[in-house]
Parts: sequence; structure tokens; C-alpha cells
Amino acid sequence: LFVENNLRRALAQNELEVFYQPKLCLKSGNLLGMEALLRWHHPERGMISPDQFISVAEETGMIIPIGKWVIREACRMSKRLTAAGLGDLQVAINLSPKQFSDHDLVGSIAAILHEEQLPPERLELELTEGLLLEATDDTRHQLNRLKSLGLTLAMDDFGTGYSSLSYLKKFPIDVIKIDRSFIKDIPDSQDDKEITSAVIAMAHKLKLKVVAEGIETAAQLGFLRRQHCDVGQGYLFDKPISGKHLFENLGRYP
Ligand code: G
Ligand code: G
Ligand code: MN
Ligand code: NA
Repeated sequence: LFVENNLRRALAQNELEVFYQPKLCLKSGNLLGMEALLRWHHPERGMISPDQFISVAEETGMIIPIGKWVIREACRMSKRLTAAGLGDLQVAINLSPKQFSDHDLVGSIAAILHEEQLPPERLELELTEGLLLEATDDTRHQLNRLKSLGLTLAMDDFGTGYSSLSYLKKFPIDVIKIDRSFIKDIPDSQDDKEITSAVIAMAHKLKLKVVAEGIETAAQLGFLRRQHCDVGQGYLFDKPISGKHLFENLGRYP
């Protein structure tokens, strides 16, 4: 209850902030877009990471209003970047399974896109394996509607969960994000190199785009480029940073 009230206050009093982490085309090095990652500036405890409050937000239902706020913020940032001459960058947001229990989820996403005048193609949704594994007909219906609207659907943290591959056929997924646990020991781990190159080849056969997360070294980048991984994200390029900081760093990307 203590944290729930705090989260309510955090949203009302602007203690939440969306950070952004760039995503780059591994072939050209171009900036393609960014992932929105929530931060909480607690007045006494300082910066709190989402790992410490997303689960409470899910249990209390606060994830629903907070999630809508994140989507709106991310859409605004994407538009500001276009206005600054950066082209049609795509912004990705994380959705937890709990947000799909909101029967108004699809309607509210459509409404935000309309109000913010952002084309649906500019918004990507990062989904968890848990969502797809426990999906009801209702969830499947919501995902199909989001896909029909023109949004991109990405499978986040690929390979860490139950790794049932059947959901790649059952749901309209466009993108796989290879979890950073497979990237971190490249190039030393032969196993991780084999797994990563096999996942990339499989994804491409299924006409899915592949994002590698957690790229920290030039050796990892080199390996992923040789495997024709499409998109990269990680500390090598940038950490998740504030919107202001993102604007300052834009000169670093072609
Ligand atoms: O930002 P960080 O790198 O610490 O993120 C930690 C975790 O919190 C990640 O699993 C990420 O997907 C999740 N997360 C970050 N922002 C959001 C958000 O806005 N909504 C949801 N549902 N999860 C988020
Ligand atoms: O679960 P999800 O993929 O949404 O979470 C992204 C998380 O990964 C965030 O907590 C983000 O801060 C973290 N992250 C992003 N890039 C890197 C990286 O290069 N190395 C490490 N260790 N973490 C990263
Ligand atoms: Mn993510
Ligand atoms: Na991830």
C-alpha cells in the first residue's frame, strides 16, 4: 500500500521520467529509433529503477495509467525528433501482461496515437514471452487488432523464458529481441555464438527482424554484423538517457 500510494503520487507529481536508449541499424550505423525505459526520481530515495517498482505497479494496477502516460511521452518524443530533422524514428515501449487485462488497451493506444498525430507505424510494442505463453483468445484478439492498426510487435528478451517457438506462428510478431544474456559472453563463448547465429538465421527464415540487446563491445558488434543481425542496442552506443541528453547525443549518429 505504501508503494502504491507513492506510485500514484509519482505519476501525479511528475516524479516519473521516460529515458530513451538508441537502436541502430547494424548495416549502416543509422539511428532507427529508441526504446522508452521508465525511471522514477523519488524525492527521498533518488533514482529508482523499474525493476524495483514495475512489479508493484502491476500488482496494484497502477501500471495501467502509468503505461498510458509512457506511451504518450514516447509518442511526443518521437514527434520532437522528427521536428528536429531526424526523420521517422520508431519508438518502442515495453508492455507488461497486466496491461492486456485492460479491455480498453487497444482503444487507448489508438486514441493516444490519434491525439498526438503519430502514425501507428512509428510505435513498436515490446512484449514478454509470458504474455504469449498465457495468452487467452482475448489477448490474441488484442494483438491482432494492434497489428491491424499498423503497430510493430516485438518479442522482448527472446530465449530467456520457456522458448516455445510456436507463438512465433500463432501471433503476428514482427521482431525478435535476442536477450542480452546471449550477447554478453560473445566472442568467448562458442555456445552463445552458435545460439545467436542460429536465432538470427531462424528469424530471417520466418521473415522476422532481429534486434540484439546489450551490445557492449566492438567484438560483439563485429560478430553480430557478420551474422547479418538487423538492429543493435547497448551501452556500446548509448545507455538509456533522458530526452534532453538524447537530443545532445544525436550528433553521434549518422
Ligand atoms: O531500464 P532498465 O534497463 O532498468 O529496465 C528494467 C526492466 O523494466 C526491463 O525489463 C524493462 O522492460 C522494464 N521496463 C522499463 N520501462 C518499462 C515500462 O514503461 N513499462 C513496463 N511494463 N516495463 C518497463
Ligand atoms: O527487459 P528489457 O530488454 O526491456 O530491459 C532493458 C534493460 O537492459 C534495461 O534495464 C537497460 O538499462 C538494460 N541495458 C540496455 N543496454 C544494456 C547493455 O549494453 N548492458 C547491460 N548490462 N544492460 C543493458
Ligand atoms: Mn525491452
Ligand atoms: Na530485453
